[in-house]
Amino acid sequence: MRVLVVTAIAGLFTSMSLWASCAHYEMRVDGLACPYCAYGIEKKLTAIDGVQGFDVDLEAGIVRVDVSDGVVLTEGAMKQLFNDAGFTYRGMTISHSEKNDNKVPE
Ligand SMILES: [Cu+2]
Repeated sequence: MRVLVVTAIAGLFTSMSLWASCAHYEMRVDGLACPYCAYGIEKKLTAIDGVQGFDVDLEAGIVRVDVSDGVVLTEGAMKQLFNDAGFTYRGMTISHSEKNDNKVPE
């Protein structure tokens, strides 16, 4: 069985303020035809630990997912998740938002 999400917590003493930073995934998916498709995908994705936000653009075939810092959604896991749900995963882009002003001095 594959692990869907690898959660990498940088350290036990990581400040809570670091959780203010997060990653935004934008995935291209074929076959999302109607709100029911979106709902099924939403349920699967939001069940993953660390997933904070979900948004889907049916016309563009784009699924947007926000995750906590340290949570990684892998290509392999997403490909399997979407394929299992009956859709075709095409690829993703990832962007990070860092709140540098919140960073704790090391
Ligand atoms: Cu549908």
